Amino acid sequence: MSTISRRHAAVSGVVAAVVALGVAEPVAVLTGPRSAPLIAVGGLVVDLVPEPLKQFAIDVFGTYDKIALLVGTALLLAGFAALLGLAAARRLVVGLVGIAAFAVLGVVAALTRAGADAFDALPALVGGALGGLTLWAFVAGPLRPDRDPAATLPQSPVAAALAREEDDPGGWEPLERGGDLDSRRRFLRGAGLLTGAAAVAGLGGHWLAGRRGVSAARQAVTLPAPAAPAPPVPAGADLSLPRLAPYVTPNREFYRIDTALVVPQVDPVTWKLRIHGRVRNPIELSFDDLLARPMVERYVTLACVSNEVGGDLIGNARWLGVPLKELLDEADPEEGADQVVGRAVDGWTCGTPTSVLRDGRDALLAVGMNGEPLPIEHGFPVRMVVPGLYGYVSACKWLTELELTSFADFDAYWVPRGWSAQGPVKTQSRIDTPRARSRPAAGPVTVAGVAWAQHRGVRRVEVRVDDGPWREATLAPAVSSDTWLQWSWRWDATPGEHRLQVRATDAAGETQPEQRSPVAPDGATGWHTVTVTVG
Ligand SMILES: Nc1nc2c(c(=O)[nH]1)N[C@H]1C(S)=C(S)[C@@H](COP(=O)(O)O)O[C@H]1N2
Ligand SMILES: [Mo]
Repeated sequence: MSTISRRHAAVSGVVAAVVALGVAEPVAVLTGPRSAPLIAVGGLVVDLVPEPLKQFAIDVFGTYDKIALLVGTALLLAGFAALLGLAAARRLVVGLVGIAAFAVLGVVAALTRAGADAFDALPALVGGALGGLTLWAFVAGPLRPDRDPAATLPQSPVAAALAREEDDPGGWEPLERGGDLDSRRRFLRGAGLLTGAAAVAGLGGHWLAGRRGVSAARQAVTLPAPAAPAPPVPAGADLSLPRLAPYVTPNREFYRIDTALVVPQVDPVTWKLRIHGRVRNPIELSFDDLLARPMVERYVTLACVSNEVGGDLIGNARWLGVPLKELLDEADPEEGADQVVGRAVDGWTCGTPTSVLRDGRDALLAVGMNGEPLPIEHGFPVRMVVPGLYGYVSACKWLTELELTSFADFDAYWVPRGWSAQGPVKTQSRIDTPRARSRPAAGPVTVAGVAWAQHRGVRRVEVRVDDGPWREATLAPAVSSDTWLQWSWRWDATPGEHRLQVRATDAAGETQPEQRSPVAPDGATGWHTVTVTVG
């Protein structure tokens, strides 16, 4: 087999790298800018680089340190790519393995970023695949410079199109001896075309991805340590049973409810919070102002008023934020300003009783969720979290305004749409296991689920089978009365169809009523009931 020139081999490697990185960018428009390999690997480098070296880079390059990092990475990559091209000219498989190794690096970097999901692997995978294909095409495939196009039949459509272009009287000077003039032209034309297309795709995709979202800005946020950390989760709070909701809900599994068709992208750099209306001392805060204040960290279970009995529009997270009480005290509300209206950047509003926000409970202006900046769909950069109230009256995401007014003077978003202005969470309980219509084996069966009565606390959970006597379940410990808790009960299941029911009693001794009522206007009531067939 004839050889191709070293220059062609090196150029092939670089073109393959440009294609890989270029193609990854438009894919990253879908998966978010931080999943693009260059950014992901750059981020990994920033995370792993020792502090003195980072400081050195900042000292030398100033605010251009990130650009310097990316340019440096790109130059390094080009060098490696040229070497891979040379290796591939001798043994194609070595070049392909090299590209695969880079793709793996890109995947690992993308997946280890905070808040990453499996889709974030896509840009590096697609880029790697097309980069490999490019290298093959130039080194062993239809674009190899010493191949006679007629000998490579059947041709790929691309090669055929490029070969047809050979009629063009313009052309390139031969770079080197070796291979015929036509095939070298084809090589250069292919290389030029692909590099140009990949560059356009790359720059266009990068620009689009950056424009689309604030995930890069979110990545850049460093949360302060809490002045008052959350109490530790007590041992045994999580029974870790299959199908039972975990005590702490991972961000990715946290339910999402809002009116936003497109998730608002709020830049923390330009974000402002105005506390105004019927206050003696209006306040305006930037994101940095907020982060500079002492932070409190608390577990709070958030629930949606639209949650049906047995539904899953509820989750428990560790929130980091500034106590709303302190901010309101500073703003100094006027007498009669009994409602705080939270307003989001998209105009959505919620109305919260001023008294609730000032009664000493851990009502927060939250910036962190389970140790991360708020996920964008959960309100980045700042949202409200109020223990004991449904989300629609308290949990404004993408918050930008707190306006003191009265309930008489203003109806928040859901109120004219048929929902109650007041939304305290109702005591509820849910059976997670066994599932409805499942077929557990006869004998001992663990019945388990969750129960909640935020800010009041759950005192008792009871289970009954087929309208029999109520049996008291065992309550797992919880961090505070502001979160749900898990419960379990051992059932000696006998063959046949059975109906399991659960009810909770709050710390004040109020048992949730049997009476079924719909979610509107202020939350569903009734006992969660599950029918199973024991075999
Ligand atoms: N800006 C804005 N905030 C909002 C909403 C909304 O539609 N827009 N929905 C609320 C409702 S009804 C609930 S239950 C909670 C849900 O918060 P989550 O999506 O983080 O779980 O957000 C609240 N905050
Ligand atoms: Mo909700």
